[in-house]
Amino acid sequence: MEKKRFYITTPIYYPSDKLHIGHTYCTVATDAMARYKRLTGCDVMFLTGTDEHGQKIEDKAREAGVTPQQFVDHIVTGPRGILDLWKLMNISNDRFIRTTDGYHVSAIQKIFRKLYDNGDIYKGKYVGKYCKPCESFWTESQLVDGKCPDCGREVADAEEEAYFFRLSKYAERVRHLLEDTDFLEPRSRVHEMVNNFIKPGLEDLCVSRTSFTWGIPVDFDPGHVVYVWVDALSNYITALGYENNQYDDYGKFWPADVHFVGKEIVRFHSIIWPAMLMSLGEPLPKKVFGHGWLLLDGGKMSKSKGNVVDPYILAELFGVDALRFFLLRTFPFGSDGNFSNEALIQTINVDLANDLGNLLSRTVSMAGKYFDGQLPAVQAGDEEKDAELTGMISTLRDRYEEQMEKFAFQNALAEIFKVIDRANKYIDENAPWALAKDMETNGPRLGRVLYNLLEVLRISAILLTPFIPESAAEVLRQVGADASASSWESAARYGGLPETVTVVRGENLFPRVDAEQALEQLEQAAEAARKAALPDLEIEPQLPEKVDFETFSKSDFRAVKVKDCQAVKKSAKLLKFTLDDGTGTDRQILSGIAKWYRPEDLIGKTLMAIVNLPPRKMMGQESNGMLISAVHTEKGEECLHLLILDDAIPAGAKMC
Ligand code: ME8
Repeated sequence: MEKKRFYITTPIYYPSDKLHIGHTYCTVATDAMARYKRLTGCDVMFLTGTDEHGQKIEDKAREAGVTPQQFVDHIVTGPRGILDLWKLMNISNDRFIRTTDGYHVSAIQKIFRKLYDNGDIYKGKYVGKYCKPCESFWTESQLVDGKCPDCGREVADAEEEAYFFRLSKYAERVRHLLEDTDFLEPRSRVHEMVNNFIKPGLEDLCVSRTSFTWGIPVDFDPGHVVYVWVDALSNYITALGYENNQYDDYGKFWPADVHFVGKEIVRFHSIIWPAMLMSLGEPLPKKVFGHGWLLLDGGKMSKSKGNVVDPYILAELFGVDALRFFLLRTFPFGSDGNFSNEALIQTINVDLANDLGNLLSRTVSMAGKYFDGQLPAVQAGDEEKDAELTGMISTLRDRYEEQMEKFAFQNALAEIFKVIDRANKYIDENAPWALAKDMETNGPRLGRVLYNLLEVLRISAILLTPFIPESAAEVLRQVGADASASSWESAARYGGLPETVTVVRGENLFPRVDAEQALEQLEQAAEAARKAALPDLEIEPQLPEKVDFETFSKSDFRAVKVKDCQAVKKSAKLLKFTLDDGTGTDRQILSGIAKWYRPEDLIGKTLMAIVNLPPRKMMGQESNGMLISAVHTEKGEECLHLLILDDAIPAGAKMC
């Protein structure tokens, strides 16, 4: 029988900055869905990629002094880049598209021409507002307080000759799609789209730009580049081979079963994208699911808010599976959720260490201790005592499947953990350690108790595979499940393990995290990462204002010799200098350089000082002038060097 096909996509990411843990949310969810569908026997196509054109990238490349292509190459394929991140997170995508890939570029030109040839793209003049960070055009009426309605930032006036897509023509069909079908989920997003965008009247969309060049050229009108969203949205079909010869999967996988996208880009996916496909005469994707955001302290997450959201640091400290699990266990997929390291540690400790980890280690070690790792052939059930647990295990797959089909990851996981929780109680109720005191009488019963626990672990591990692939495989190994006892089919039935199964003791899968220590380590790692990202050398820029010679000549710089130098009591910073300035009277200067010099190392040195500054009191002592030093910053650390002069220069010599 031919396998059922399933095509799922993530948004393609902007390679404009390093990605944070919020970015991984959608990709991890898509990965869990793709793995789940593969587990159930589907032929899956899981696509992700990068959205590499647009003014924002062009600007950032210029700032970095590289070409846009070099810039995106570094962020996509460079060390700790986007490809590395998906490898780290164990993402099982089948395909990765970059919108700078040649086949995509030429396919977009063909798509643009098709839309033009069928009369849905026409030339006009664009007058409006543009939000550069979002790469979005807005009309005056769409702005909120004069700012971008998506990100709240300033928008700029834009006026240029441009091509337009007849979005207005499709308004009614799109409205019907949104209101009368289950195309867009969750349902709350439908109201948002209809009320905010369709009801006020859909305007035609500007789909080309002439004010920058980093985009796909309109091949029949040089100087115009295709609007990034037309370029980006089309990735879902070009990556299958639409209008190109790179792939040949369009007939097989289109229409997509679901596009997972963040809530702020639902507008593009549920209005513009279907309208484009309608115009092209192609089938529409079956569903768009708009997920919520991970927030940090209630606000939008960004790398600038600190490195505690760096997926590399988090994965290193807690493990990739724990991180994946946390993202999908803690937050309902359709709503926003507040990310915090405390919540992450709590989830690891409660669900993974306490509930799942303990169940596994207790069960496997009891099987080892009481039966040398192999359960006995003769086991004795106790219908009444076992019924609740065995009933829960045999129906778990169905309950899980129901939730997974609705993309309700959190609920699917909750179903699994209800059974795990019940199994831990079952251990206490049946007290295997008490049964083991009289093996002759209770051995068969003890065998059954452990068997039931192994079955809970086996079925839970199969169903956890999409979420924590490596750990689930390890659970299956430890409980002695072979390939057939690890299949989707076998998860529907209690009794997949042979009665005389042999368990394998392994290491503790999910050790408890010491919260205090982990938070401290996280801070240290974040600090080290912050330092490493700082420039090697920073020198203060030169002052733009000029100073006239007369003003400059008023500053009296002299060579001074250090007669004595001592630390100032109760001050961590100050050194007190007694100096010969050539006048015959000692001069006292206080200088905040204790961090860089030991007083005894400076005695006898010839330094440079300005001697006609007004006297200043510091820590109750008078300072008459200032020693001159050179300062710069290295890896964020301030560095200071006193100007130490040739000893041949006599005290009091004027510097000019
Ligand atoms: O929007 N929590 O790219 P992008 C959850 N190139 N999701 C988050 C998030 C957070 N804190 N921060 C970002 C783009 N995301 C376009 C897509 S598709 C044809 C083009 C999600 O790199 C965000 O919602 O800005 C979006 O779905 C995805 O990361 C990529 O964002």
